[in-house]
Amino acid sequence: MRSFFNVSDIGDLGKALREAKEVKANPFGWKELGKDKTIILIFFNNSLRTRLSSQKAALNLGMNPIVLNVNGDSWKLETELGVVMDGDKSEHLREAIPVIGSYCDLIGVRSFAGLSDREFDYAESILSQFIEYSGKPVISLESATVHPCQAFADLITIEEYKTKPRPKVVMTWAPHPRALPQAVPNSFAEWMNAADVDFVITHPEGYELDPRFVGDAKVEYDQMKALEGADFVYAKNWSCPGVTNPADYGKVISKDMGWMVDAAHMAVTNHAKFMHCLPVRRNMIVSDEVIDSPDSIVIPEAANRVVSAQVVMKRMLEDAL
Ligand code: AN0
Ligand code: CP
Repeated sequence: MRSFFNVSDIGDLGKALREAKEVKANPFGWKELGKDKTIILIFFNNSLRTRLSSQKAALNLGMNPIVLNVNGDSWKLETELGVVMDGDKSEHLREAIPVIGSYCDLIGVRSFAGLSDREFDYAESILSQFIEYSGKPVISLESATVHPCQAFADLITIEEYKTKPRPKVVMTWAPHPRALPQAVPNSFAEWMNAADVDFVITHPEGYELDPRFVGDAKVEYDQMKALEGADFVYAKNWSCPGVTNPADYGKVISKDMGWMVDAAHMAVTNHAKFMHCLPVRRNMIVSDEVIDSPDSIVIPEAANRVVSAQVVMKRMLEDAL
């Protein structure tokens, strides 16, 4: 695997899920694979889970992880091409990326959408430069439009908790005070469309996700109707994707608290399991009652981030043999 970005990069999902099960049952079984190998994990943005689970996955494989916090520890990096660098950015990605590539075997990059320039974000301009100029396999640790390590962990979790061959999975928008990227819902939609599930997306009007991620998924604007009979409820906030109104790209266009997932919402489901990628704002996205209930699987979901990252790194190391 040269890069991990889209669901197609992982190939057959059944095979990937079987591999995830093997890795979870025997996390140290491939300790020799990463011997004398180094992964550099670059963070342009904050993280708890991705930062820790990626290091743990690398350590399980016998690899050395090195973490770089751009904006904190390194020089401030210019990301746009063709600009006069007379501001506060001391170094350009064009030099920084090949330098980073010369120090490691794999690279992971977290680089959120700026949410001001849709074209720049949706071209994955920063991740593309890492893929082009590093000479090394690159993993998206949530880039401008996708968060594949999260979506793979979500799929692993659904596989573990499902009680029927084809469960109903509902992804619902929920309110949040700040503008958040669309990467998590984009990837979740992309992966659910590729998986054997009955997938429904619900959100207020104006929050339509990019069609390339929505694919053939059912979009239902009536949240309660969408949630009826759900086996899994996946809550997430995202800012306006600018699909129906480009001028609203990256903006918060609704704070409707009626969309917060509470007990009344869960009551119309089929005793659904509650999922969220975390971090989550309690009593904005989800009520205490729901996230604290036995049906909440947010902690095992987060724990599976080690498994998804380990499968991806394992495959990249095997391909390099
Ligand atoms: C980020 C987001 O919504 O993309 C990261 C989630 C994994 N969330 C926040 O910034 C709160
Ligand atoms: N879910 C997730 O990616 O969490 P972090 O932002 O804490 O890494």
